[in-house]
This record gives sequence, C-alpha cells and structure tokens, in this order.
Amino acid sequence: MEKTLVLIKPDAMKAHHIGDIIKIYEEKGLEILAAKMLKMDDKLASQHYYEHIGRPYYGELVDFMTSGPIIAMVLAGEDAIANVRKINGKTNPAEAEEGTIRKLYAASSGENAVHASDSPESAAREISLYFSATEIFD
Ligand code: 3AN
Repeated sequence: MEKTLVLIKPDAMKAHHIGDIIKIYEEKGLEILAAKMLKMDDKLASQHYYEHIGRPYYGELVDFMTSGPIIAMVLAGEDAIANVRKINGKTNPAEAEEGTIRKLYAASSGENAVHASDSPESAAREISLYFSATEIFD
C-alpha cells in the first residue's frame, strides 16, 4: 500500500465540495489514513511549495493557499501516488480529463481544488509537514 498527501484547497472548501471530493477518492478504493482541517500559513506554504519559490505565480499561490481553511489527508492504496494524480486531473482544469476532480470542481491552474504528492519522496516529505506518526492510522 502506497501513501500520498492530498489537500482540499480553499476554493473547493468554499464551494462546499469537501464531501464530493472525499466520496470520489473512497469510491476509487482509496483509504483515508489521516485527515485534518487547518489554515496554511506563509511558513507552511514556503515548506510545502519550496520548489515554486521564485516562480511568477508564487505570491498568488501563497495568497490563495492561505486564504481559508484546507483539509489535509493521507490516502493509501495500490499505486496511490499516480492513481490520485490521475483522479485529480491535470493542473490546468481546461486540460483535465472528464470526470476528474479538477474538471468537475476547479476554475484555473491556480485555484485548482486539490493537491496530491507527485513522487514517493514528495509524499514522505509532504505527509511529515502535516501529520505526526501517531496521527496516521495505518
Ligand atoms: P500540481 O498541483 O498539478 O502538481 P504543480 O506542482 O505544477 O501542479 O503546481 C503546484 C501548484 O502551483 C498548483 N496546484 C497551482 O496551485 C500552482 N500553479 C502551478 N502552475 C501555475 C500557473 N501557471 N499559474 C498559477 N498557479 C500555478
């Protein structure tokens, strides 16, 4: 069983899609090992998005991600990292496949409803930013 970190971003939270999004992951067979609601601050944003520091959209990205509460989850399943990114759809919702979360619920490349880790290294790093070992029920 592989683990991945998922965030439900402020746009999807404000649009009341928490339940819709979690239902999609559960229906695809993913197991929720951890979950919490929190507000990202500038420090957590810089840790989470360190690879994006200096990119033209970084300021906008941090403003958006700190604009309201988010939900962080650890999901597990076979090939969970690739599988969840497929379920989420492409970064730009205009390019996302039908039925993906971003096609259904995202408005733009910036405000795109969900985040998921993109590699085993990112998953381990990102999970540890949000959860201690005792908060993960595996
Ligand atoms: P993904 O979330 O699909 O892995 P990344 O890692 O390329 O996409 O980007 C991380 C986050 O940075 C995106 N989820 C989005 O919020 C933001 N982002 C990426 N590209 C853009 C862009 N061109 N304009 C605005 N925000 C962007």
